[in-house]
Amino acid sequence: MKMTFRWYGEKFDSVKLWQIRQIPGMTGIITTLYDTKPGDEWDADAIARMKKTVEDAGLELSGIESVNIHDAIKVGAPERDRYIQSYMNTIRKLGQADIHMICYNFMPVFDWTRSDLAKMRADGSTVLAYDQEKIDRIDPQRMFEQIDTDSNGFILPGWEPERMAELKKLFAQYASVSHEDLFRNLQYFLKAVIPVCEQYDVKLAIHPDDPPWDIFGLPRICTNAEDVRRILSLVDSPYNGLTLCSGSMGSNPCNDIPAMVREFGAQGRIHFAHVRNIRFTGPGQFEEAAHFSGDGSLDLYEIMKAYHDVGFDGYIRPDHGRMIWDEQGRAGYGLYDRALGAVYLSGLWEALEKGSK
Ligand code: DNO
Repeated sequence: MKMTFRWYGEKFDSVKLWQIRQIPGMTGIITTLYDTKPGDEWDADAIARMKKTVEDAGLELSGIESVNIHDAIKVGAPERDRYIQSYMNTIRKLGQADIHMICYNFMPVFDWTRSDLAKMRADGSTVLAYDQEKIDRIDPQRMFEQIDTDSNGFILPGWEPERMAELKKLFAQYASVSHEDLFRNLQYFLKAVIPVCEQYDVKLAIHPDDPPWDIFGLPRICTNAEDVRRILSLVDSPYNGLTLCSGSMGSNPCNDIPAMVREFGAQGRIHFAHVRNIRFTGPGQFEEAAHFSGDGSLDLYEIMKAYHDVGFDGYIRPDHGRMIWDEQGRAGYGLYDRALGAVYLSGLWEALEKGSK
């Protein structure tokens, strides 16, 4: 496995590349062009500048999270072909810039969703948390305003103000879109873009829905192993792969993460591993935890062992961290706890490597 760290770029991150480089075992950066909107075709010079910034800091640009998908593609609107064309051009330019992995999601309207961005834990750290009852009581527009106010001045991915201004229109577009329609629209997209991925050697890795169930009455289709099997078979190419996010899939206790790692990892279809822990706090409720197994409900040793057993050699990153040691930063994406997470995962991996010899 190759250890990486998500970085929001010089303009949008409190964390600096030199700090990331000092994390033991860290080799790569996962980032994106945060100035682009879903549907934009990326500019080759901007890609080259982003890559150079990362490389000048002594790190590799390992992959993109995310090239976001325009809602016209998800709802299957007539103008989708134009946006798919832009996506294909962006894939080509990334491949030509020697960047070979793209993480994306197919969640309607919202990306990941939480009811609380700073839930206080007993030790004084704060974490992102989710409570279905709170979400059911809230109007999505209010939810956006709350997230905007609570996010320490950082724009959360997927919650960009210009998209949220369109919220009512977006909801109307999804009114008649079923789960089956969403699968069909994903297949239409994949059939167009995967040949370009094959030609330019760029692996696509769909991120699971977070949380992995329908919210606000919107359909979600990447919620469990069955959904993933179906998505991978929509276009049966190794370039049509998965970002297996333990915290997203794992927030449904029915999802067995080590089993998913074994199944999809053995098929060579996991291109990106997001590894983090969560703690179940009740039905439809969870809070994020430190990566350390003892702090949450997932067994990170078993997850890492599954990756090791299938010979995983793709990119991995620690995922959301708690906010600790008075750090001021982007909720879930501070430096300190994610650095602890990265080193913990590398420690587990070293033990697995040496123990298997
Ligand atoms: C949240 C992230 C997601 C992820 C996208 C991928 O912290 O894991 O925003 O980047 O869903 O497109």
